[in-house]
Amino acid sequence: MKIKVSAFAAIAAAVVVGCNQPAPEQKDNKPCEPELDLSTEKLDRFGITNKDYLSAASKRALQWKYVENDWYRVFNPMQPLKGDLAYEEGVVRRDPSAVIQVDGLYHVWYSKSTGLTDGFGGDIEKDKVFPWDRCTVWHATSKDGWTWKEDKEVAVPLGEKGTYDDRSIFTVEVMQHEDMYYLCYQTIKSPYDVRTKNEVGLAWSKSPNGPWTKSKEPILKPADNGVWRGEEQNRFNVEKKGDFDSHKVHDPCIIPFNGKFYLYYKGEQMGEEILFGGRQIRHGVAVADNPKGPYIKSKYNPISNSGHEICVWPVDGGIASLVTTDGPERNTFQFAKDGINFEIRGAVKGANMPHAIGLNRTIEATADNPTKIFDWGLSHVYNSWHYQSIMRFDSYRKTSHVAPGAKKPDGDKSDKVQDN
Ligand code: AAL
Repeated sequence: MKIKVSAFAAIAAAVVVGCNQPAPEQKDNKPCEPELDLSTEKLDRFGITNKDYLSAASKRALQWKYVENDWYRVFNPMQPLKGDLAYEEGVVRRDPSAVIQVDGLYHVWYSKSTGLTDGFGGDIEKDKVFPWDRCTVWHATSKDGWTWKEDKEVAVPLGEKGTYDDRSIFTVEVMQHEDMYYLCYQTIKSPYDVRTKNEVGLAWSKSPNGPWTKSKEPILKPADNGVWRGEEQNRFNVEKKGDFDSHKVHDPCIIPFNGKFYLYYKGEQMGEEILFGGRQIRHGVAVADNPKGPYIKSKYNPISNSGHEICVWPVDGGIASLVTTDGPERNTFQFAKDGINFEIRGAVKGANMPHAIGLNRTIEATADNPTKIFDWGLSHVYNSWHYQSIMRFDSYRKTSHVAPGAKKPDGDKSDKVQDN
C-alpha cells in the first residue's frame, strides 16, 4: 500500500524520492508528493506503530533510499607520528595530502609554516593572519607510515612578489596520473585580509621528489558575482552574496574520472552565514579534459549542502565523499555514480573522526567495502590555535553491535566487533 505525503517533511538526511526534478505538471513550484512504501516489511523494519499516524520522522525514514550498513565505520583515537612529522612546538604542519606509495615509500605533502598566528587587525603586511598563512608545501616520505622523513628543502615555494601565490601556498592534494605527479593547492596573493579572494594553483613533476613546475595562473578562481558593501574589511557585509564559491575556492582535489579530470573543491561564499547546520560551506566540482585544465565549473554546483575539507575517492564506478564538520548533512558518507549527484549512504560517528583527511590511496575501496580506504590515513590535529601537527587515524567497519561473548548476526561483516 502506498500513500502520498508533503515533501516539506523531507530535510536533513531524508532523500525525496522522485522530487529532484519538478514534474511537468509542477511548474508552479508546488511541492511534489513522494510515495511512501508502507509494506508490512518496511513498517516492521522501522518499527512504525501505526501507518495511519506517521510522524514527520517516520515519513522521513520511509523516504530514506539507502539504509544498509556497508558504509558504516567507526574511528579509533588518532595516533602521533614519529620522526620529522612528530609534533614540533613552533611549527605548523597541517592539511596533509593523500598518501601515495612510490618505489616502496609512502609519500605525503602538507602545508608548513612557523611562528605564532597574529590574527587580523594588526599590520597584515607583516603579520601571520592564520596558521595557514605564510605556508609553503613540504614533502615527507616513510617506509611504514609511522616514521616520516621530511625533505630538507621546500617542495613548492611562494611565487615572486606580485604573483597570485606570493603570500601562502597550502592545503595541497596529490594526483598521480600516467607517470606524472600533480599537486593542487590553495593560493593567496598578498595582502591577506578577511576579504581577500582565495584561488587554486597547480604544480607538476615527473617525480614525487620534484622539481615542481608551477602553473603561471590559478587553475580555479572564486565566482565573480558577489558584491561587497562598503570598503571596510568585513566579510559579512555584502550587497549580494553571489554563488556558493564567490569568496574562496579551497581544499582542491583532482580525481581522474570517466576519461576526464574532476576537481572537487570547497566553496566559501561572500557574506557567509551560520545556518541551522552550522557554517554555510558547500562543495563544487570543475571538470577538465586534461590534468592542467582548463577546469570548467559544473552547472550543477554546489554539489553538496554540507561539508568542509574535501575527502573524495573513486569506488564502484562512481565517486564517494566523506562530508564533515559543517552543514546539516555533516558526518555522512555520500556517493554519486556520476560524480555530481551525491546521496547519503551512511552516517559516521562524530567521535574521533578526523578532519582534513589525507586519504591513503594505496588502499583500494571496493563495492563490497566502499569505505575500506579509511583503514588508516593521515589528518591534522590542533595542538593549539597556533600549532597543528599531522597524526595517523585508523578506523574499522562495524556492521553489528554485539555484547562480548554474545552471538553475532549471520553475515556479520565487521572488521572486529567492539563497543565504541
Ligand atoms: C582548512 C581548509 C582550508 C582553509 C584552512 C586551511 O580547514 O578548509 O585550508 O583555508 O582550513
